[in-house]
Amino acid sequence: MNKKPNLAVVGATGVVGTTFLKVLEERDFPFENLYIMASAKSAGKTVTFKGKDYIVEELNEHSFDKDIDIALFSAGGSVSAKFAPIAAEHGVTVVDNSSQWRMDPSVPLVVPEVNPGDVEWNKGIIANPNCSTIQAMVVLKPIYDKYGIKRVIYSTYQAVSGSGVKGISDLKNGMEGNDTTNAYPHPICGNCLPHIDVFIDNGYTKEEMKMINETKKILGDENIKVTATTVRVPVFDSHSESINIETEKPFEIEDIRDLMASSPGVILQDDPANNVYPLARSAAGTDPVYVGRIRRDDTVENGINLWCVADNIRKGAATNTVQIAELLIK
Ligand code: L14
Repeated sequence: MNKKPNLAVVGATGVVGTTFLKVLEERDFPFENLYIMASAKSAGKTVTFKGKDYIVEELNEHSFDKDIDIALFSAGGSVSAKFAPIAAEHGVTVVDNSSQWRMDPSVPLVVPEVNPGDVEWNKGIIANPNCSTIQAMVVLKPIYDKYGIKRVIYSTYQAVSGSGVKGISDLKNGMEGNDTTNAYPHPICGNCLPHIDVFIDNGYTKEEMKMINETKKILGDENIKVTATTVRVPVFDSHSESINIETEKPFEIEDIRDLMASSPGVILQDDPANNVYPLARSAAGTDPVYVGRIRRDDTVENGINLWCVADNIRKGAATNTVQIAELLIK
């Protein structure tokens, strides 16, 4: 792309949408015109970007009649199902944060540190992976490349901000003694809910299946065995994950630490003697994926346990989406 792109942000008033704008501004993303779109409920509101006021337009069938090059979507699966193809038909490249298109074989699923080249075969829609998958991929890719991966076990500890404003208010209300719930079937304050997204027939949640399926697609390897348990915890921001990895080749645990310290997008925080390990509150508001508690799992031939934390709204959603858009204009 030679000229600066015309940009649309769809779902601009949600938790991820507002962070799209913040990250675009921070990274000084180049653009010619900017269009801010959302549902009828938010249309007419004013949004400030780089000191300029924009009126939120209602998203409709004609929104993409305008000359738009790139649209960042975070408006939920059903909105993406309907409007991403309309945008793509009008020559827009959509970077979509919903789960709607991720497993579509004609749609690349991209983490820029991991599989940037996959943007090239897009047909107008590129999917941003699930928040929990993204942070795991940034950590697993260097290990996969150097040692091969046989099997992965994910156990997640996910923040309420993943459920948007309703999740945040459920936790806030609970902390004030009000157990009324809007986002979850049970109070989140003082609880861990082994339930993210909906249950499906095999007894897993959709969130667990997203991690399983997206891992294989992003690493481009259907042979990796992956399983997951995803849990909502009373934390406002940043998902934490315990990841158990079985590699193909043997390793020295010090080499895994060195590998993490030198990997793009990763910050090693691994000094247990001084109580240093990744924490949700420290990661919140930042873009790296933090990794620590790296240790050998002696129960298998080549096993690793580690702890990985990242801001689910930034690297897990908005920042990753903007990074994909940056690949498009390179
Ligand atoms: O698939 O923490 O993008 O509730 C993003 C938010 C999945 C659930 C997705 C959360 C959703 C996640």
